[in-house]
Formats: sequence, C-alpha cells, structure tokens
Amino acid sequence: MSAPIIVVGHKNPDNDAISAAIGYAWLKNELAKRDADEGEEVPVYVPARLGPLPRETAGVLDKWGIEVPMVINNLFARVSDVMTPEPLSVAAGAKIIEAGRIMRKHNIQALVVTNEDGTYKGLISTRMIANRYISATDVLETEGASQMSVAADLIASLDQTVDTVMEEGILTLSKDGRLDEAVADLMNQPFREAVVLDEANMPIGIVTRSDIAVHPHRKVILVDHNEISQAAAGIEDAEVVEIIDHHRIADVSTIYPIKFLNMPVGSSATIVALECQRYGIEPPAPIAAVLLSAVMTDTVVLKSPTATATDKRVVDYLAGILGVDPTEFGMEVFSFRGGDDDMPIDKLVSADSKEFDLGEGTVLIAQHETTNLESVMDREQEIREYMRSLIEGHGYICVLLLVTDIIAEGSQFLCEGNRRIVNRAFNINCTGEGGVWMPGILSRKKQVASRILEA
Ligand SMILES: [Mn+2]
Repeated sequence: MSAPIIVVGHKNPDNDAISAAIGYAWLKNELAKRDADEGEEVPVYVPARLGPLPRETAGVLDKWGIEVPMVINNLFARVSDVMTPEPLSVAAGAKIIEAGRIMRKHNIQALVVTNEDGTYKGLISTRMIANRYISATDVLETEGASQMSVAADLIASLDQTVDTVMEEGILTLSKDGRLDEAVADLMNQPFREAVVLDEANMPIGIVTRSDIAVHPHRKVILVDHNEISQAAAGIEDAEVVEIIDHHRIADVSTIYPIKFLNMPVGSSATIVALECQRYGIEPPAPIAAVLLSAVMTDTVVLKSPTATATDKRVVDYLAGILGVDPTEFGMEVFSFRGGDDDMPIDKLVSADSKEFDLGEGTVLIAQHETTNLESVMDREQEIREYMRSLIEGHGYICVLLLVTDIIAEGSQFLCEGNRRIVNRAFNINCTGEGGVWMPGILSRKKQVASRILEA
C-alpha cells in the first residue's frame, strides 16, 4: 500500500488551516472512491496539523464528533518510506546452514538475528557466511595443511551457530527517523544493511543500500498557505501535489504542474465548499459544520473586508445543509474560544500569529479576536511583557498584536520592538502604552500585513 497523502495547513494553525484540511481530505477521499477503477488501489488522504488545536476548532470537532487531525512535525522522507517491513529472522542459536537455507529459499541477502524473546540481537548476511568460508582456506597457508583439512573446516562451519558469524554492530534505526540522516549513517558503516527496531527492540524492518538508491518524497496537499516559512519543516523534501489557498502567491515551488486553486475569498474553507459543489458531492452535516465554522472565523462572521459575495453564497449553502442561522452558528463558534481574562497569555498573544520577512528582519503579526476589548486591555502589561519575550526569544524586529473587536468592528494595535515599522505603514503613533484603536481594521492579511510589506 502506498503512503497516505497528507493534507495540511500552516504553522500556528488557526481554525481555517485545520478545518480546510479536514474538509478537503474528506472531499478527496470521496472523489478517490468514486473515481477508482475496480481492483485499483484507492489513494488515502489524511488531514494533519502543525500545532495545537485552537479552542474553537476543538469545540466544533467535539460537538460534531470529528476526529482531531494528527500532528506532524515535518515532511521529510522517513525510514518507514523505504524499509522492507516484517524482515525474516533467525534465532541466534540456529545453525549457519539453516540461515543459509532461509536466505536461498526467499532469495534475500540478510537475516535479522533474534534473541529467544524475539528481540533484536544482530544480523547475518550471505557476505558474512562467505567470509567465514573463505577464511577456512586460510589453513592452506599453514605448513602441512591439506585440502582435506580445509574441507573438514568448511563442513564444521556449517554446524556452527549463527551467533558465531553474525554482526552485532549493525546500524539500527527507528521507523519515524529522517531518511536523509539514516542514509548518511548507512553509508558510513561497513555493512550494507540497517535494521529498523520498534520501542520494544523488536525488528520491524530492514533497509539496505539498494533501498535508498531512490529517494522517496512524501506527498502533501497544502491548504491555507503556499509560503515556505509557514509550511512544515522539510517541505522542500516533500512533493506538493495540490495547493488550496486564499493568501498571496508566495514561494512554494513544484517540479510538475499541479492543481493550484488560489482565490481572493474569505477562507480556504470557502474554496473547499466550492469544490464540493463543483464535483456535485454534498458534504454531510459534520463536514459542513467544520467548513462553515472556518468561513465564519476567517471572515469574522462575514464582517471582515476579506469576506466576498462568494463567501456569503457558500455560507448560505453550508448553513442550508445544517439548517442553522449562519450568524448564530458563527457566534457559537466564537463562544468556544472562552473568556479573555483566564486565557493563558501565550495563547492570547500567539495562538494566531504569522511571521513576515521584511528583508531587514522578521516581523510577527499576531491577532486576537474578541467580543470584549476591555477585558483584553486589562491585561496590557502582561501582554506587552510576553510580546517582548517573543522578540528576545525569536529575534523579531517588531511584534504587532491586533486585538480585534468583532462587535465594534476594529482593532487595537499593540506594538513592541521597532514601532517605526508599524507607525510608518499606518501613519500612526503607537507607543509603549495603550495602543492605537484602528476602526474598520479586521483583516491581518488584507489590511495590515500587505501595508507593512509594502511600506
Ligand atoms: Mn485562512
């Protein structure tokens, strides 16, 4: 079975990054099942995420009984992508002739040697047996040795146990280890094989030098981003097979032409819903709920200037499937976020934050949406202290936090580091205290990041 295709959003995932991945993986699986020919292997699409679940996502997934997508750390090819699973083994106490028979029967060059409890002990290869045989002829060098004594030693060798010729110093690997590191280690040891062990020291695979002649690439579909700095580590090593996004076109590149759907709409989930309509595959209620929640959070209940007529149509379509009032539904999703006064400071400031490279350095633009600006501003000192710790820890030249009041429809700008960058772009005067109220600013992408990048 070939490896599943990962569908994943950006780092620091927001509700759209995770929901669009869930929705698009669902649609791709439906299409794969529909379009597969008889007896053909059906590809499997698996949604994943690059970080913790936002509270509202956790609330929606829990309410609609949807499995939380797995966390992935990187997209580098792994040992498990090339290993031959379920390697044949032989007990350390078995005779060499027995090991030889197994290898001949299965036409393989090496066997894993195991202890009595099945755990890993070493490895025996045809090469090691051949060396033992050739060394039997060494007796010819000694005075008075006859061909008969060589033959006797050869016969005696067949009766020896596997552990007398096996090697114990073979490279061992774990299946989730990075392939490039495993390859370097494998080429650095004198043996052609490495053994893959699980946590209990049981052999679960074998990797040989011929297995690594071809370097595999993990297949991935990117949703809600197309920028390397926002993608999983190892993105350059992966094969991007599709991109579904509503951000500016950035720097992820591919070798082959791919399906790249980029639309200036309010959310990636909107594009996923449009694809459902285009293929005539209506999402079931739980998927419709996940998608609708993402349109609502990304467009701040359709109030953001990023919300388009297309988003409104999609919202009506999804709300129709669910039989709900879209605004009420959206408000419920926002309510899953909980109160601002007891939210951990790191969540409040950096749960939804993105890095932007200005050339002179990196700016972090964070956004916190609230229905109660005052309760957030009550924590200003704590917030600013945390923002300064981000600057110290990551070397940002500037950190900007937008505290977006979705009822008053504007954002309070709080800025630490080089405030000139923000002040220049907006012609305002952010200081170290109080921040600046920016009416009508709801969208980081459309109204803030673009202006800072252009300034
Ligand atoms: Mn989005």
